[in-house]
Amino acid sequence: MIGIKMKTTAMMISLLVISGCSSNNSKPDEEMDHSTINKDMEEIDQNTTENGHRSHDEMVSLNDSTGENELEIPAMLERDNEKGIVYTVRAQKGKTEIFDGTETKTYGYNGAFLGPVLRLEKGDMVKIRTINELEENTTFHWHGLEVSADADGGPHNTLKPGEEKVIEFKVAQEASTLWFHPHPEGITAEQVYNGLAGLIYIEDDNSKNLGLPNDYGKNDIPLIFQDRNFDDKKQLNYNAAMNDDGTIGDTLLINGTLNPKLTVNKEKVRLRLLNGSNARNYTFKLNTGDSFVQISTDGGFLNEPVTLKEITLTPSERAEIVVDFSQLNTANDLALINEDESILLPFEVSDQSGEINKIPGEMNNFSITEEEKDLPVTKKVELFGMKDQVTINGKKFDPERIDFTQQQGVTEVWEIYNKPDMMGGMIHPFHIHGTQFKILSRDGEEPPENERGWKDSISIQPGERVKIAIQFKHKGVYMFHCHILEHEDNGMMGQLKVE
Ligand SMILES: [Cu+2]
Repeated sequence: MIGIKMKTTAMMISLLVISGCSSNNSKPDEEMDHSTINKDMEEIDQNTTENGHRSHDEMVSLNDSTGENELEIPAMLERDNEKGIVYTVRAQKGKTEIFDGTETKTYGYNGAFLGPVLRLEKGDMVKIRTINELEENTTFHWHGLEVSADADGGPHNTLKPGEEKVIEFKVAQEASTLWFHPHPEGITAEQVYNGLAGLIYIEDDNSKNLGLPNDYGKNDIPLIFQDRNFDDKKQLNYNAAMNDDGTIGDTLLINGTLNPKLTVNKEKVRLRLLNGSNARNYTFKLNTGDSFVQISTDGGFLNEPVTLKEITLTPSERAEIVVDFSQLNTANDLALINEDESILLPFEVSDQSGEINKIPGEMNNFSITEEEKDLPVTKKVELFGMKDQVTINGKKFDPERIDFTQQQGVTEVWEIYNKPDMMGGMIHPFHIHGTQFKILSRDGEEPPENERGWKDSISIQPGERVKIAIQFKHKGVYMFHCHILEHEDNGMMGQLKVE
């Protein structure tokens, strides 16, 4: 197991649990209050006055990372025993020392904050025992995983406090970086905000043979970006921070680390980027203006590496990029920065050269067929609104209503339109559960090169019309929704029944 700096008792306990220790030693934190989202109008008004309609145009910028803490690398989740591919994932409460000398009340999977990486191989038959040790309902949603609706962990798969459920599935999709997080109706945003999120790595023969950087924690680095607001007691006070248009914060945590820095060797380093924020979009770039290559989208490798100077990820989107530290001038400070130049992750480059100096030119055989291009649009999705007035096709989520049906294994074309509002509108990141889809066009044009790969979430600009080709391998009821978590909780979500 990768050594990580353990800051909290609960995390140490989790290490025992994920190492195969049989009993559940985690201590629930009795004091933590877990109030649900307060939709009290007065509070919303106050929020609006204080923060304005901030996610539209006045984005609160992030504080620069001082780089004083080495980035935490999440543990790999270990199997329960040698015999089968069985894992246990517990949703828990705990305390984490995010700020030196202060305990912050947090949520986590198999620990106090965030979760371990679940590493699966294509072809595996996997069993996961999920346990809700919170004092409120939750679900375990596997974002991007092609599983039956019963295992998907949408709002229909709610576990009450103390309940557990075993899900089973075969890993039938290609190598990719996915993630897991809760999805209970109306309280997803708060639970993610408090720390419930973890990564899933799928590997396959291709990913193992490509020769890409894959030394976990050394040249293959997970990076979960989450912005947070801390109150004057250094607590994550969701109700105080909550904004109906998407809760954003001035403090960036990467893998839960405040003021992170990453130490790397002089080699090609693979960064697996996840925008795990409730609402904030990031445009990642290097402070030197140097380019990097993108090698994967949400659901798999691109056919060829795409050279970029910056990449934007909206909430829930992932991208793997490779930065060549052997080619960068390390005389000056190096950092990953945001669009507004705020410093997200300073790099410290050691004198050691690494093993990986080349990446392959061909990585995948993703394609869009002529047949798929010629299919008529059979489903239309219109995203509209702001704050708590968000809708899909003019409606708010109703668990009793099925919005669409689609036949299992049949490809359809959906057209998703982001209808502008009086203030112009805002980007909505649109996510569909249980499958990976292909972007056919954006406003009639071919998608950019770095979106010619499998996607499960897509950023849609105000006024933009996007066509996707989509099919489902499994039956059941799946969600589609905006991945600004407050929009989702406010009902910007619909249901698809695969028959
Ligand atoms: Cu939205």
